Amino acid sequence: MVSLPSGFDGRTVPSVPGRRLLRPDFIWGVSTSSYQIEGAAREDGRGPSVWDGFSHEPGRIANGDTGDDACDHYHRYGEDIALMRDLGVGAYRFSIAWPRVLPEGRGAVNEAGIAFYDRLVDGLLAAGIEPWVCLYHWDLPQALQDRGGWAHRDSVSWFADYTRLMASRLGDRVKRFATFNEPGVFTLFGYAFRWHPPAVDDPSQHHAAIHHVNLAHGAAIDVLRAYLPGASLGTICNMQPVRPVDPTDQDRAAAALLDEYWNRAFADPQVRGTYPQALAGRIAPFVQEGDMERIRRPIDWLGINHYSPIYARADATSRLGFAWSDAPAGVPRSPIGWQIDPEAFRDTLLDACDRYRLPIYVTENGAGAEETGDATGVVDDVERIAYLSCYIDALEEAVMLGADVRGYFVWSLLDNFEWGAGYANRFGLVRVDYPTQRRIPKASARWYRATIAAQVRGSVP
Ligand code: GCO
Repeated sequence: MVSLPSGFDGRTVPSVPGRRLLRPDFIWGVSTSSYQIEGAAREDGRGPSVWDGFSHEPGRIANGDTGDDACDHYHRYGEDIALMRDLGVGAYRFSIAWPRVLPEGRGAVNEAGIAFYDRLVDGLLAAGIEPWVCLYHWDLPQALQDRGGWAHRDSVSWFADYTRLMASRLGDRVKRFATFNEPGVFTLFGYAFRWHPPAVDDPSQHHAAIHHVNLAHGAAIDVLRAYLPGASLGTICNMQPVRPVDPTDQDRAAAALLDEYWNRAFADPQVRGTYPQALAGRIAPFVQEGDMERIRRPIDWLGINHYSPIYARADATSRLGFAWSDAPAGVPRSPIGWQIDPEAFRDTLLDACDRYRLPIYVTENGAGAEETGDATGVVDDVERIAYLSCYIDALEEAVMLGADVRGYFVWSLLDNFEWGAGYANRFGLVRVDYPTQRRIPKASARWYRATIAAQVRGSVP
């Protein structure tokens, strides 16, 4: 029974237990993504991504924020590597900005963009931190969106060519690659809910995009296997239980449908070779002979991003038949209102192990807050510590019950651009004072460092 620690009601901070049940080679890391932290949006030849245009459209992002400057990681990556070294993390998961290395998405290579990732990878290796590269974290080159984006089947070859470039340039030093981050999110939010670019409500484009992203994943795996036979390859999916907001037949049906789009539209075809039942009929018009074999290419691990359960309700006005809903009143919530339910996390890990039979890395887990620091900028984020502690306890319980979980990456190293919420919603272990770009480790950074040290020492206090 994973209980909620007192950090949610009082101000007490849980002790740092030695994680005795985790493998000795368990990987502790932190995660970020290119558009959310790099900044330098128009520097050194970087081309525009769909998020550059979208974030500049009035009303799209809270407070009119954009990723133009973000955390200025493009210039401050050395400082950020030092922060990671101080945390004692063994791995750093980051994404490549496709338009920084291929400004038009294909064709001419921007050598200055490649050079940035060379510097970043070399700095990580020098600090003893393993680079984990995610090839796509939502920042599609605008030039490719202009050619139809993921709704166009040519996107498969565009992504394969981009993958080939990155494998050839970084593959001598990078041994961990993921193809996509949370394809369930960017396809649903971009082609149905209109919360992300291209911000359309078009089931035909949506279902085509789902299929082409899956094909692009398979094509990229083939490229990586050919170029980097020793690399460890994976996919990163959002996985969260989908619950009906009310116990009605209509809401239960809505939750079952959202579950297919959110949790299974990518992991199922990529690992099991089939689309989930209701979705299969909607995808069928875009499936060509041999496609399912092109998608289902053997991978080495499954990355799971998890924060909380999500809720659905029936919506006859929705072209998909369901709508997103908030968690019911009265449940424990993080400071930004996301439900806290570590048992749901434990069960998600167990279910994923049973369903996909792959080693699992938790590639994102964390808690957001609209927090301020003290006079020195330090944030005493005991709620985030309490969240992380009980979710790591839940991970440990899943391992005890047989789940093959081999690593945990906190989202995120730094406060960063939180998509539609802009910079107000902070997930970092390290606070970013944006006017000065000063980095200020929070209490949770010290706690995470102690947690890692206890694991590495194998101590059991
Ligand atoms: C996602 C993305 C991250 C988010 C994080 C907090 O899961 O939406 O991978 O980019 O910033 O999850 O919402």
